[in-house]
Amino acid sequence: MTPKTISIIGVPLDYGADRRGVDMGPSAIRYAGLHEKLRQAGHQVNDLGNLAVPVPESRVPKNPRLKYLDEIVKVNRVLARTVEKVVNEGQFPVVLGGDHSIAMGTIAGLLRARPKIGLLWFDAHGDFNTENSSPSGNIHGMPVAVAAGRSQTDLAIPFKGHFLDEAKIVYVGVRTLDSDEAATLRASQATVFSMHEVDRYGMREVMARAMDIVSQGTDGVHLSFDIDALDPLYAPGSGTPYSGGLTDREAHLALELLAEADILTSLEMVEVNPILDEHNRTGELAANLIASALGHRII
Ligand code: 4U7
Ligand code: MN
Ligand code: MN
Ligand code: MN
Repeated sequence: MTPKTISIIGVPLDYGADRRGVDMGPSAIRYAGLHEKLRQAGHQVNDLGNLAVPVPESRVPKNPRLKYLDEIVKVNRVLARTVEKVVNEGQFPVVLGGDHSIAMGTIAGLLRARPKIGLLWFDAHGDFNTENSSPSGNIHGMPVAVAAGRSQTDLAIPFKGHFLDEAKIVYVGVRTLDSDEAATLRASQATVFSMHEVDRYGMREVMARAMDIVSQGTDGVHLSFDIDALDPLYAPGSGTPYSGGLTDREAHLALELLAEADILTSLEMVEVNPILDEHNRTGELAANLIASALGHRII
């Protein structure tokens, strides 16, 4: 893989998951030796630190259908500006969450710098709810729909009118959807490689198809990785566990194939929850997965 100058951006935000501990994700992933692994892979690493996020205990969720909307929009505006600047300076952003609502800030920033982005979304869930379909009001279940321009709320503000092309959105590892969410996703142009396809065709074939879709006709590929894509056996530190997920080997293989193809232009790792973890196993897994996506090999 071509050597990169990587900028790490931590976003200790858990408003989108309604306060569950994922705000400690950036620390856990750094503590697991992320910098060293990325340097071993041949990259130069700058750490921009964490964005400022007020603690939820000092706030009340105003609207039960969009909990902590204002706080999330505020952080995502700053994140979008930060990511845009990093990309325009020729660096590769690695964003550490935080919950998955930060993907809106990351993707908004990417789209400002490169208008045609392909999106690879690893997740047990679809994150394709809107303010109308969400059963929980938790914004981490909405980022893909918002990035595709389907939300009429303030969540769309950081995008400044530039949204993803739905035909360039590919999911891997999905195994649970809410019923309205499933219907909208089915009618959309996004491609879903659920666990059924992973079992049926194998990860190698799934990734070959996925990489074709996101890389053809785009000027960049973003990987958004929700740690709950992995089975809870391998990633116990998740607030939204769902059985029947990827093994650590399947996940590593997917990311090694991505590294080999050298198509990624940005990456984010989200939803690692150190409170629910066992001795930072999930934090270590997350750091190792990022390293795999960025070309770290044992030989
Ligand atoms: B995650 C859920 F209802 N769909 O909208 C929702 F099942 O970022 C879960 O993928 C969303 O972890 C999970 O609240 C969001 C629920
Ligand atoms: Mn998820
Ligand atoms: Mn998610
Ligand atoms: Mn999750």
